[in-house]
Amino acid sequence: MDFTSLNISTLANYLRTVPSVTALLGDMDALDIVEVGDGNLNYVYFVSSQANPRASLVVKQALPYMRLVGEGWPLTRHRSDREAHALRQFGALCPQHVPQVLHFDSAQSLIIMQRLSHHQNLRKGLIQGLRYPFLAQHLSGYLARTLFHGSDLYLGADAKKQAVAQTINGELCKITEDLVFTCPFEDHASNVYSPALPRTEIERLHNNPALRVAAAQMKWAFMNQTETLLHGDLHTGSVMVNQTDTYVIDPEFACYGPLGFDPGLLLANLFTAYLSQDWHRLQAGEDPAPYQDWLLAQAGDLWRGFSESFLRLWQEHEDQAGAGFMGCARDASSQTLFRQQFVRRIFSDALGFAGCELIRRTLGLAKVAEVASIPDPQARAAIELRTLSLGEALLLQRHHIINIDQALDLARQTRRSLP
Ligand code: SR1
Ligand code: MG
Repeated sequence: MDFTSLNISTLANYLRTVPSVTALLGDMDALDIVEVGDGNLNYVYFVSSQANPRASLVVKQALPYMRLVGEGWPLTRHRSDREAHALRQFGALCPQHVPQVLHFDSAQSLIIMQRLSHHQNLRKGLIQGLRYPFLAQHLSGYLARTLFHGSDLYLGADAKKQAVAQTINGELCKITEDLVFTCPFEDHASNVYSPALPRTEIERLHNNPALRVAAAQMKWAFMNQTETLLHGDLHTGSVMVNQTDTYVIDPEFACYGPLGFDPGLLLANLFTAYLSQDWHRLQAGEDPAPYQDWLLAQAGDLWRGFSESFLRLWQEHEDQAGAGFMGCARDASSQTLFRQQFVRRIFSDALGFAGCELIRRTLGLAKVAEVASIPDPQARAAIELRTLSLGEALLLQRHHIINIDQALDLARQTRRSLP
């Protein structure tokens, strides 16, 4: 069947032909189908059978353009192949944190997957001031497992090179190269500035040569450090949570890239959640401080959990293999030094990527709800001055911040230091 852009009625007919769907939903005579996508790229449907509403699934279809902009921004449907592959790869490594793929139809760019009915989008939960006891533990474990197993530390050298070649996602990488690393750092037509954000501050950032150099360095790293298979867009809107579970969704931006990229994006989004609570918790009539402490604790635990688990996986793998990346004749001190420097370098990369993410979510095209939803322009701009200031500091100081506690202190100082 040629590619068809499905809608609620044509989707029902399609689903009746898919054995794994009929097995799950049972009676296919009357289906409830609702389009629920709120992402920038694709269409997403919840589907259930009226006869058995407890059984339900998610259908995601990529159309040949970007949903946010429409047909004026054409995109191939290749991203769906990349997403299905990444869901399967990450799902094999972390089945408890990745929705199960029930069916993938490359010709229709359509993925049918497990519905996370009892979970909420993390970004929305954080806006509401909710806490998730396993968040940092689960996300750090997910990061360590996915990022370690895609790298040369785990894969054979040839397998790794094949993996790089087979996961090329040039079109979506170009979106990241432009919208994360380039346009926000100049006065580009695609940028969107919030109404009360002082123009002088925007110009100051655009005219800071050191900042532009740092952003270009991160862009180069993103494009050339093909270290592991990344999720590629791991912000808090790509996470579904409840009190016991954590799932990472939407890896259509998956590509080979730097080990620090996914952790950096998560850190940036936790920092944005932290800074925006000076509006959201006050609106809820609460003192923001306890929840802000919790958010920074998550960022700290996330980084520490990730780096410890990554090193543990590395050690276990080399013990099991009886050989190491440095060769067989490993002396303990050079091995320790190499690993320490390796993780330190991932950390400074992560801070640089976090800085770019903070700045691009403020000045660039794609915003985040915890800031963009603030209706008072002055209050929104006050938060945005902080996200910009923290982004700038992380980018410029990334080689001098030696541990996560210093980064968290920087976030605290940034919150306090501005009007
Ligand atoms: C035009 S919107 C592009 C952004 O949406 C995705 O979620 C990515 O974050 C991308 O940068
Ligand atoms: Mg997404």
